[in-house]
Amino acid sequence: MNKLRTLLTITLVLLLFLSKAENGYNLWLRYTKVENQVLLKTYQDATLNIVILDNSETSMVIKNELYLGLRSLLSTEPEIANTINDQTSLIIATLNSLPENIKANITIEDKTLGDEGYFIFTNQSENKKSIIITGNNDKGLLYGTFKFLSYLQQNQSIEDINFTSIPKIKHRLLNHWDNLDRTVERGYAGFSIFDWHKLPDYVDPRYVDYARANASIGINGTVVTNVNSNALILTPQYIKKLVTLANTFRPYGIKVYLTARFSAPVEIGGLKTADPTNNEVQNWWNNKAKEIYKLIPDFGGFLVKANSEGQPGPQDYKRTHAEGANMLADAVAPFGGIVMWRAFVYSHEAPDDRAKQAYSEFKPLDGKFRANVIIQVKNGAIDFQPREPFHPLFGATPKTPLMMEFQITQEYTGCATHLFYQAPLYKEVLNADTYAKGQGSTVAKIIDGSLHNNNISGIAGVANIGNDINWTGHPFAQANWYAFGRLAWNHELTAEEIAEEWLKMTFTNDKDFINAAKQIMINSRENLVNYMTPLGLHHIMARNHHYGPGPWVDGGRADWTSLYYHQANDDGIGFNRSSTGSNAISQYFPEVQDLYKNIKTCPENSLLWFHHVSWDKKLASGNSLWDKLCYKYYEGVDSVISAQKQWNKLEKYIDKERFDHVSSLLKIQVNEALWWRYACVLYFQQFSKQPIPKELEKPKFSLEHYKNIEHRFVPGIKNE
Ligand code: GCW
Repeated sequence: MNKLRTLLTITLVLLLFLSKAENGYNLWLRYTKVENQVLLKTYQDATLNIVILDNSETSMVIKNELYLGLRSLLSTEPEIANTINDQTSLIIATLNSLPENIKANITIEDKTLGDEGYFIFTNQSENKKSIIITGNNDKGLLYGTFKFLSYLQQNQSIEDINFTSIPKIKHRLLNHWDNLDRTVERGYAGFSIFDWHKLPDYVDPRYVDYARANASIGINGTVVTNVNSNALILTPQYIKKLVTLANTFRPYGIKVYLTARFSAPVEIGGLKTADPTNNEVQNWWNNKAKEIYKLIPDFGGFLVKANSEGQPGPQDYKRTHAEGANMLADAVAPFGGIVMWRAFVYSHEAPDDRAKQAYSEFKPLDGKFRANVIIQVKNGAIDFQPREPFHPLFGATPKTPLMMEFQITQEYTGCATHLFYQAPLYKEVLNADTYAKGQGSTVAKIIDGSLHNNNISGIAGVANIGNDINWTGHPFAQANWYAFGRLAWNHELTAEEIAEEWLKMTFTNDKDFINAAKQIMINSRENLVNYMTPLGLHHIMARNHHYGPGPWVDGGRADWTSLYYHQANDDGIGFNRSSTGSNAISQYFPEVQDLYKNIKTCPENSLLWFHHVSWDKKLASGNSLWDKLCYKYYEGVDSVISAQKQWNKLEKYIDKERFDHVSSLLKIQVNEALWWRYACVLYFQQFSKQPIPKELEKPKFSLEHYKNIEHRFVPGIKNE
């Protein structure tokens, strides 16, 4: 308790110090003074009397956050007490501890709020109005408090506030692809924030701010190690280090999880095998789970990448993914833990289209997993591309819960230099209709468990967080962390609503700024698709680091080359996944097949994903495929240039530091979009053998020039 208090004080001091400079450290929790604050107008007193009727560690966190928030937002010192009196204007208490006279005014069934939901309302008793934040337990109070603060931050009216919120998805997790040496796979914001070397004794105050940020958007779990995992994390020395993180995050409602290396019983356990059907192996995992839970009673469980890209797994012993997952599930089940088993499996030795392999592997295993296993599926069947049709596994396993894996970090989407707001991408996938149980069977309903009545549900985002002062490298990349959390809590929110909230809390409430910046964010997704991979193209990035264009990438493993994916030749371009090709389309329900199967009616934005199309083919929009491809690449660049112009008009609204930072990155983005456009158009022109439409600007350099651009030491991979 005392340790935590000291830590919170240090954080407060650090925050006050750091908040002087607008370096982005405070994320969306800037709490700058809001003029004409409606709260003060409503309550008309300079002092805010707050009562928190709870005594848990989480209540202490709530107290600190309120103090920090209100003090800066309203420039007034709130008084925080333990008993209600005539002056009390805000009461934070669980339903159980609320005074009877207030409880009597609550019509909502308390149990409908679940473990994490909250209810904020205005209570009128004896001429006195007060705001009540309540829930079944202190986690709900914490989320409710952050919501309340966000109302003030956005200067929204809280007059007669009446707001209930319950998360739609149970496990809302960040996945850190962070290594124990602090490098971050596909990380573009510096090194890992987890300083294993100094743990368990040094508690970086940043851990607290990380927890605050996550709690403020409802994230309730974090997998702190890379899915390409190191068995070392399961040794007593490292488990002890993990205890510190678990203790620090617990008051914020955040559980820690680990990635489990399947071969750990051999690597650190001294066994000869990791075969999941071997008793000694099962015992080893059972004991490992016991050891962890003894120190971390609320440990979340394991995330596993097995038999994928060289990772060990049950198939090394001719066992199925279900046998592997169940062994781990049995180990953590007595303690309430879960196993998140990834479906990201494909093999270059398999002759089949990579897009089909996960479905082929997992669909037959439906119903064979323990109740505490959830299969984690990437949003699309290849790999976090700027646009992919939804993964065909969604809806295909009615007896097995599936969780979503989105990538927040920008591996294929410009690393940390491109302004790319991902909520439109997330929403496109969540809203996609799988037709698993007829119309309206959206991906969202599958992952929230409602379509198939699963009792476990989850969503994960591969974090874009590092130790850069602003956490995410690009100031706008913070919005992707924020949007992920908000959608994990409520997938019905729109990309626009989320952008607006984030902009207000991160920059300013000025309407002109919000409208312009929101437009830049919303457009950024389609712009990026257009200058990188229009019309359904995918995976044509440079080799290995995936930074910049590489449509020419060939040699080595076929399914890691661009030629495999774009299939450009003299006849045309695109991957034929229809019934005359790999027939990947057959993995979807009939209505979805109908949407994509016909080259004439397939939506243009997914055309080359499903079809090999001749260069001269007339598209619905009237252009030939070749011309359309060129127009799209040019349109992408033009829109980034206009985003840049829009941004440059916003200088007067915000601080110079962040304005300049974004401006410089937009310069890089414009240049890189041009690089993408010319490299791709010139490369594909070799096959189309047609001129670039004459009204479009001619490339300044030859294809050779673009092919020779080489980037060394790109972050996010093991560089040599
Ligand atoms: O997207 C690919 C990445 C790998 C990553 C893998 C995965 C962690 O290029 O770096 O490994 O996916 O998701 O397992």
